[in-house]
Amino acid sequence: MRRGPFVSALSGLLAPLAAAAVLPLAAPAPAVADGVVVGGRPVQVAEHPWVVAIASRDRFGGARSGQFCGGAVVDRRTVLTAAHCLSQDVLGVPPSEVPDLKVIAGRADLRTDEGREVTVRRVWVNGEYDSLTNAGDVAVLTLAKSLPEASVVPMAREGSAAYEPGTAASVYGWGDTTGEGDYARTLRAARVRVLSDSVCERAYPGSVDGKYLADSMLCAGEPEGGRDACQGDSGGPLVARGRLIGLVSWGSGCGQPGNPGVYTRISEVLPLVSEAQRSARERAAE
Ligand code: 4AZ
Repeated sequence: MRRGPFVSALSGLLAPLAAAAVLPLAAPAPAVADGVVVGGRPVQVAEHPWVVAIASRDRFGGARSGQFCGGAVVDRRTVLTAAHCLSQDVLGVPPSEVPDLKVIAGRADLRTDEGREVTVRRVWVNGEYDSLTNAGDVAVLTLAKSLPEASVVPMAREGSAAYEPGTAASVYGWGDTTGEGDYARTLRAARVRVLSDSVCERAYPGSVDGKYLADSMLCAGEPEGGRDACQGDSGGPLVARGRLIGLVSWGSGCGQPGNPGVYTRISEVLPLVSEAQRSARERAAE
């Protein structure tokens, strides 16, 4: 996100410098084991095959397979991520000018070549994404090759119990594990709870970080802080009751009490996703 360290390190700097020089890719391994997602635990990608890395070695260097955001596999050829992941602030160029945009499936450890790298055939960024509030933070990636059916996570429809405050959820990613730029090398997950809209409305009434809008956003975290998504986790899945309910979008800091994580609300973007899938199919048929 444009104001987080992950991206602010990039914005402005990416153009004149090689990406590898600005990302903390070459930083020595933290003394404490990497924990993605603040307060998380390592998880097997085979058990959560719908978590994918969005990557470009050209833009972000090769040390962590070029990973810069997370994504969720919602059908065999469709991956959801955050619109802000594909912004010029993050990429330094428009997505059409990223020569090697890839979705990496089945690779828990970004230093290995396990799993598959799939070329992104088509990028659809929500034209309604508002970078001031962060509303509508979703993009749809159409893959050049299909992933296995077992990799697909169903999306929770509006009214699903999975959105109810108090529901246990997990967020997945390879992002910052401390809030200080310690990017994880292996996939991690953190348990959080869906929080009521009023918690985030109070925390985020409107500031430079964004504004919580209950229609299109979802609030999740722990009242006492500690477990949360962080920079580099953006676009990654928030899953409850076996269904996708959110995409990591924004928040103020990471894991701080009183500042929950804000997620793109999946029920709200379902029509946009169907539309993007339909137009990708039409293109493919032409
Ligand atoms: C970010 O900058 C970001 N703690 C993602 C998630 C959160 C904060 C910032 C939530 O990408």
